[in-house]
This record gives sequence, C-alpha cells and structure tokens, in this order.
Amino acid sequence: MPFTPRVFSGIKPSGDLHLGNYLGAIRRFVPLQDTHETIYCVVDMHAITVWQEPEDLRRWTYEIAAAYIASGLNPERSIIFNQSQVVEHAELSWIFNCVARMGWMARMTQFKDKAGENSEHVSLGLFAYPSLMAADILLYKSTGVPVGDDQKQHLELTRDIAKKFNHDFRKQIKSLGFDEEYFPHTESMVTGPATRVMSLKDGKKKMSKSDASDMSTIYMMDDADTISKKIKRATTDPEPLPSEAAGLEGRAEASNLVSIYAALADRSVDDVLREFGGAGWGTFKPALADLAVSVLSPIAGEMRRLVGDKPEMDRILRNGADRARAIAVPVMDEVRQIVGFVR
Ligand code: AQP
Repeated sequence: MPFTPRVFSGIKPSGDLHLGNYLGAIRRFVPLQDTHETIYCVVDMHAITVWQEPEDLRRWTYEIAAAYIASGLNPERSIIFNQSQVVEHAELSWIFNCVARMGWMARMTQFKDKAGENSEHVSLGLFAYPSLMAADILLYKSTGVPVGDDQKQHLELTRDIAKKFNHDFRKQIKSLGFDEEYFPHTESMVTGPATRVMSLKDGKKKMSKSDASDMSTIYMMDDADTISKKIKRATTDPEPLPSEAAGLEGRAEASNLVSIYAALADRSVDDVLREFGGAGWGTFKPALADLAVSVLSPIAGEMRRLVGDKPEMDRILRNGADRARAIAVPVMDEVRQIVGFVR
C-alpha cells in the first residue's frame, strides 16, 4: 500500500524564535503546503525535557503557532497544533522506547552536546527525546520531514525505529492486511543555503534559542534597530568578500553571513557573491541588515497581532488538534493490535 506524501515538522517552545528556526525550518514549511499534506506541530512535550517556566512555555507555544501563520502557513490547509493536545504522541513514544536500543540513543550527538559533563543529572526525557520525535513523525506515517541540518541524526534514528518495528512485528503487520511495512521510510528534507545558521559571534556555533548572548542571535521579534545593530556588530574577518563560494572556505563567519543573505533573498551563494565579490563588510553588512529587516519585520508585526488574539489562537490550535487526532487515533488502534494490547 503506497503511503500518502505527508510532511510533519515541529519546533520546541523553549525560547524566543530566531533566524535559524525561520530559515532552517519555518520558511521551508510554507511551499510544501502546495505539494503535500502538511502537519506542523508546536512540540511542547519536547520543550519540557529541560526545565521550562510554565508561563514561558505557554507564551512560546502561542508565539510559535503565530510565527507559523505569520510566515505563510494557512491553518485551513496545514494542520497546526500543539503536541500535548494529542496524547497519542506520548503513547507511541512509550512503545518506541521499547523498540529503540539504549546504544542508539547514547550515540546521539545532540544529547551529548546538551547534557555535556552533566549527563547523570539531566532528565530521562532528554535522553529519550529522539524516540518521542520518531513518534511525532510516524504517528502520521509521515514520508518527509523538513528540518535544519542539526536534526539529520535524529531522522536516521526515526528510520531505524520504523525499520525495527516493521521487522519485529512483521507477522502481525501482515495479518492486519499490510504488505510489508507498517511505518514508512521517512526522508529528511534538508536543502539550500542556511540549513545551519551559525551564531553571529562565533561561526562555529549554531544559532540557538538557548544561547546566553543576545548579540549572537537574531530573534524573529527583534525590532529593525536591534536587527541592524546585531548584524553590524557581527564578528567577521578583515578580508573583502570573495567572488565565488570556494573563497569562503575556512571563513566560518563570512560564510554564515553570506548564506543568511542568500537564504533571505532566495538566491544562491554564488549569485550573491557575483554581486558583492570584492566588497568590504561596510557595504555588505548594511545590505544584509536592510534585507533581514524587510523580511522579518512584517512577520513580527503579524505575530504580535496574532498572539494578542488568544481566543483565535486557541480555536486554531484546538481545530488543528482535532484534525491531527483524526489521523492519529486509527493509527494507534492498529499499533495496539500489532503490539498485542487487549482493548
Ligand atoms: N541555527 C539553526 N540553523 C538552521 N536551522 C535551525 N533550527 C534550529 N536552529 C537552527 C531548526 O529549527 C527547527 C526547530 O528546532 P527546535 O526548536 O525543535 O530545536 P533546536 O534545533 O534544538 O533549536 P534551538 O533553537 O537550538 O533550541 P534550543 O536552544 O532550545 O535547543 C528544527 O528543524 C531545527 O533544525
């Protein structure tokens, strides 16, 4: 039985949204509405794998849903909801905890980065995070996941979990009338420039919600002056811009700013360098600042309007959760039968 081309992705409400979330994820979500069934989630259960103030969690949940819509997602076409309203995510994740192996989880570089020296004291949820992510994706039998480059390893693990489930339960899957696979092979959709936006202060570090320095991160809700100030103070090297991409080799900060420009302008890096090759930062940074403001400011304005209308946001999230459940409930019914749970 062929799988419906269906896209799932999500963002954690664990801080203010930034340019990396926008370019690496949200902006890529929008055109997929034309070609796929699309499901975009605010993954609040992922956020609590590290401590969140409940009031902040609620505020960021609304903010992400608002960013989705303000960036061009249509809640009538895409399913937009927050994860905790569809309890089936938690149930499938538990089953996947029993399919996945400890060794698979222990190899996840994001866990190692986040836990650091402190791995004995972080939550069990942080360790099991990729299993919940696999459940998010496979609950809807999603075939594609648009994510930033940093999530590639988690997607490989999602495929491993699906493969092992399909293999371990192949007899039961067949007896339910499925040919071979119950869960599909999920492709990661990571393409184009700025799949990994780096910190403005350190070109080797990912731009992140949890970065302690405000100046390294452009937030989606930053005003025009703040965006310009951050770009003008971004770390660079003394060399002018090269005229082709190969000239950015070994220049992490320069490469980051050019990639951001290319992604915001919807152009290739080579094309941007054809225009700016030979120019100094005094020319390039103001051009980048103007471009970033022209893209982000209208979105921020619309986000502010939407988060100010809580009843409307609640209606959208509830409606999205109802539509998500309409797909998830029959899948979980089958999964329970496959696993052998008595109902
Ligand atoms: N710097 C980035 N460049 C490109 N894409 C990025 N994403 C995150 N940072 C960058 C993409 O945004 C989506 C949502 O990410 P998430 O919030 O679920 O988790 P994350 O990747 O851990 O994001 P942060 O901002 O770094 O959050 P914290 O600091 O709380 O861990 C994903 O598709 C991700 O690839």
